[in-house]
Amino acid sequence: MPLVLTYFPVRGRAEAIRLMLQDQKKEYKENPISLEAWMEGTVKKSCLFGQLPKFEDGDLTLFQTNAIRRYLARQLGVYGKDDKEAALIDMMDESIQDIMNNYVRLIYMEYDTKKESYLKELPSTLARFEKILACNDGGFLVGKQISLADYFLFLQLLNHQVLSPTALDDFPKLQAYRDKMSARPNIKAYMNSDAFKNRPINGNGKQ
Ligand code: GTS
Repeated sequence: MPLVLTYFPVRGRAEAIRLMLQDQKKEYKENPISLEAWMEGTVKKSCLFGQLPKFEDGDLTLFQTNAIRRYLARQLGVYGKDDKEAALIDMMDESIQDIMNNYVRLIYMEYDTKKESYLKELPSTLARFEKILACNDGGFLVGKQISLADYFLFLQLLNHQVLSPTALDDFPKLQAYRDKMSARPNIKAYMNSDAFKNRPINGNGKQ
């Protein structure tokens, strides 16, 4: 039974799921739902909380991006080496979720009015992750192995660099981390694919 990811044809919040699946070479099927198909209402009605993404693994159907990400991280062995590492990974992940929530609010609600102040605040947020990476000689957010939080942080770095091409200029550790993640063979191949390149970052065309 193939894994199936149902989402809008954008990167959006599903992209952290895709990056993990791609990097771990886990085959899955995309089931893109156009905005027109969504507006018709039947798909929305079929979703437990009325929203996407939806993820299917045989008889298991999941909603909520982070539940999907954590399920896959456990399956794929990218959730730390023990409970303590898993807790630290959760902590990182929640903090990255905060970044994403602010980003989504900016993109969908405040792009024309708050972009400048958002970019003013951004360095203080990035500085925290610069420090976290400087303190962990494993090269990842937690421990010595890649985890679900790394895919999530990497995605935020990519998105923020599009928002502001100079965003990482003062952060050498974050730049090296971005380069290292981008150079992972499966991620590199994925990012060179039309599937990745042709998917807009956000649903409203802002980036
Ligand atoms: N907490 C949910 C999750 O993380 O999965 C939020 C899901 C969500 O907000 N989905 C949006 C949606 O389905 C799309 S997006 O925010 O990911 O772009 N919107 C359509 C609708 O009718 O609510």
